[in-house]
Amino acid sequence: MSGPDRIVAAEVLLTSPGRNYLTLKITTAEGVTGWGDATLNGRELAVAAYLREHLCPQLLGRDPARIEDTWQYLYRGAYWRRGPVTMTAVGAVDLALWDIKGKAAGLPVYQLLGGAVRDRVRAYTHATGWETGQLCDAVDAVRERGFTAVRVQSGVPGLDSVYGVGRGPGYEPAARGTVPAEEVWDTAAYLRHVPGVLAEVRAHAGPELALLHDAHHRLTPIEAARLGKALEPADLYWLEDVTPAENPDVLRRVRAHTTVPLAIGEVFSTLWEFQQLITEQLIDHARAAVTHAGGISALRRLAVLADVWQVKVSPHGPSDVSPIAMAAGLHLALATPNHGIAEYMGYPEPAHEVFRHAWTCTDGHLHPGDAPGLGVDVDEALAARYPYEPALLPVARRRDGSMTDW
Ligand code: KDG
Ligand code: MG
Repeated sequence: MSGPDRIVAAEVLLTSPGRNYLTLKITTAEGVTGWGDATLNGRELAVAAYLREHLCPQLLGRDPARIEDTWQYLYRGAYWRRGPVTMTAVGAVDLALWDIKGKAAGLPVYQLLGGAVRDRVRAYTHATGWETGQLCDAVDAVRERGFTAVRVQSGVPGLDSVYGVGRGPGYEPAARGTVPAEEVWDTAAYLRHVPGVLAEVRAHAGPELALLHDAHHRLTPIEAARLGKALEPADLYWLEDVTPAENPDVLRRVRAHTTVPLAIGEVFSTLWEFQQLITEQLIDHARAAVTHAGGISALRRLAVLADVWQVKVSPHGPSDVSPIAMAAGLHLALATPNHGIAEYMGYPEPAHEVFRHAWTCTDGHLHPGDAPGLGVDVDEALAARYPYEPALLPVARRRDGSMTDW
């Protein structure tokens, strides 16, 4: 009997088909190729260096089938562990190894995770509008595409730029350049405006459509509590990132004032950041992205912990989570009983061409498809035609010029 397969190459690929993506390609001696997503919006080169200089050399010669052992080796093997750069790099390796395991077995990854617990994965997408009328039109358009859940973000009077609301068609927060754009933020104006907007959208949409809203980490605990209370009549599916949650204790105060479901965690990188939020039931949805929090192996552990406390796992799915990570999240979602809802922001058209994916989005539901592995093939020749260009997320200042959270 021949010995186990071995990793013979691990390479990073930077490409920009409409926006920047960092991809990891692992090749085995038996010629199996696995793909992982390593995109960390605005910090791609840091992850590329971490992979290229530190992790890729350590992967050579390893048995690709030993996914959990490799995860433990990379996580525990870094004395300076955790953090978004490290965990995104670990996540990319983990995704590529699951892809290889699926391809070697001839099975989609969800089958390796125990098989489907649902037929398809409910998704929400985004609707935005500077004015509430425009926003209601955008909600209608999303409904016409078959979605039963929609995230609504609106302009705020007096502010020229608001998170989640674009000036042109679509919304992409990262802008080309090496210095970030600066936006002005006014919490009081936002808090005065947004409850009325959500009330109007609810009246327009009727009771059944699930509505979501993202406060994008901008509020203090007491502001968050006030917003949650004010939004209760709109019957939200969730209110996202009301505070940065760097101090989980403060969520107790928010919970004491409102029953609006809370979703948090898109910027978290490990299970431990969720521990108190889950075990004290301070949130309803854990939002870690499959890439940024250490891959499928790590998110499986998160889902088990969350399930014990009746918390759902609803991973982050914006356009900067590449079609490979989207696939990985969907395999997990299909096989995870306490998956909540998938975010589907959509991708620029060239990204669909570079990352040819088996996953589908039909009638507001996603499915990972039945191709072996994660089901995403990267067209490397096409990717090379979209060279990486630095792009950064904006920063935000209050009206007095002081920095605040974007
Ligand atoms: O890179 C930043 C985006 O991923 C983030 O702003 C998107 O908050 C987001 C969401 O919920 O999709
Ligand atoms: Mg968000």
